[in-house]
Amino acid sequence: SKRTKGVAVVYPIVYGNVATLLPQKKVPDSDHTHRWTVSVKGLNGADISHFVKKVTFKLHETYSNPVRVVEQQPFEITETGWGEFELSIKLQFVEPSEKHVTLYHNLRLHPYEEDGSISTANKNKPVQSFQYEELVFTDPSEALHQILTQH
Ligand code: SLL
Repeated sequence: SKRTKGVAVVYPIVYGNVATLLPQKKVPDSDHTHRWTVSVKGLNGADISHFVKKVTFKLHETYSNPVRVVEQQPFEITETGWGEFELSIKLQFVEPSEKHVTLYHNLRLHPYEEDGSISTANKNKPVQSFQYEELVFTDPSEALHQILTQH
């Protein structure tokens, strides 16, 4: 649709992961140590499916099918694994003329101390690593502008 000139619409999002240590031998015949969920949401878990059409999570190549596509809320992936890695999160919007946005996140499994060593005292506590970001739509299409300002 037509662009809305001279306007920027800002939408805050939160993305990242939680991770928990698996009870030993939970995943048979594997060296997986953790279960984790990576997600992208609005503030306070707000639904973003009114303007996000598709989220593509690209995991480490040690995963089979590392490219995971989610086309509905919740935009998240849960997996088990043994290691930390950087993953990408590509957002595509309901208005196809709106350029996609790619975010990067370092998957975190371990409770780190200030000095970077792994805390053994906290190893059974869930780990969280989230980042705040603002999506900025400059001169958005009229359709997207309407969707974002009506909500
Ligand atoms: C590391 N550079 O060595 C990182 C790579 C990759 C983690 C971590 C795969 C699980 C599976 C998995 O956990 N990969 O599919 O078996 O720490």
